[in-house]
Amino acid sequence: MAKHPLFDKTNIDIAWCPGCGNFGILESIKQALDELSIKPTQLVVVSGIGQAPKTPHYFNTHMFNGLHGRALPVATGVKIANPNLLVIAEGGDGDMYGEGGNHFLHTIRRNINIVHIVHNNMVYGLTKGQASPTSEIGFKTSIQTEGVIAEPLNPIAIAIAQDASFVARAYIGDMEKTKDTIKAAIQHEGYALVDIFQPCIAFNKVNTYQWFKERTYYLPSDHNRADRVSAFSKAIEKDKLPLGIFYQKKVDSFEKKQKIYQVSWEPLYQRHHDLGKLKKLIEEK
Ligand SMILES: Cc1ncc(C[n+]2csc(CCOP(=O)(O)OP(=O)(O)O)c2C)c(N)n1
Ligand code: SF4
Ligand SMILES: [Mg+2]
Repeated sequence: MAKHPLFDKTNIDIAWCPGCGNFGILESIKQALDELSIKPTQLVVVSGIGQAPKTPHYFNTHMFNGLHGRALPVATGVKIANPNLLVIAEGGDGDMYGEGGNHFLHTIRRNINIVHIVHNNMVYGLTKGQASPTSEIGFKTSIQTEGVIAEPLNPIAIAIAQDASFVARAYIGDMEKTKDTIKAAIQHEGYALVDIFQPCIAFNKVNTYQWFKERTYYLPSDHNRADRVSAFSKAIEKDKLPLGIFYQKKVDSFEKKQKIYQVSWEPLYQRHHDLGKLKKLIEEK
């Protein structure tokens, strides 16, 4: 009997290394979807290039696997065409914060109602172990032979500084809490970042399961996630890295602010389009 009959795929060849944190993320996503009674037909997962973006290959969902770093603009397009879909954009730290860093900033500004899951292993896994934007100072690789000298990007602090409407961090060593965080992100209306610490056992021998276990702690239950300044001060802590929902605010999503959707919630793709008018416009321009 399949654990997640709607989402499990059989006879697939999973390319991840045994023990990789990506397995736990895949399972947490399926659990979150099941517990929220979401059907594969209601879901689109958009990803880019890397180990993390293979996730939608491994379960039943509508998916779009595009260019390196470009999942967020595609996810935005999907959501605008049909705001009734649950849209998840998924990728790694290099894909989402490096190659796609520009899209990260502008998707936050728009507050499009999507879930943004980043598998943060602090390394380029697919290309065999180069430093990523979240690699720590001193991290040695075959390219950064003397160790990384650039300050790591802090996605949580950046997202709060830019006033993202939902900002959370999870650690895949705790699947139950990761699943709960993903559920909260799905239920949130607006852009929701879930940065997940995901050990890469093959190419990051520093930031291991043990390392994350020792250096993380959960935000206390009295943490006020509506208080942006307090959330930011938590986000820049360095000795120990907090986990949980740092910041959340209620504000209309990008789709809701669109005039076309204020008039009617009928998805754009279902509306009648006057192709003659469009042709004329293109010819005139
Ligand atoms: C435009 C472009 N630049 C570079 C690459 C090579 N490349 C593929 S995946 C990747 C980085 C993957 O790292 P990350 O996003 O952290 O994902 P992970 O594999 O660690 O899950 C790079 C640099 C590419 N495919 N396309
Ligand atoms: S190389 Fe790293 S990220 Fe890729 S599958 Fe192996 S453990 Fe996971
Ligand atoms: Mg990575």
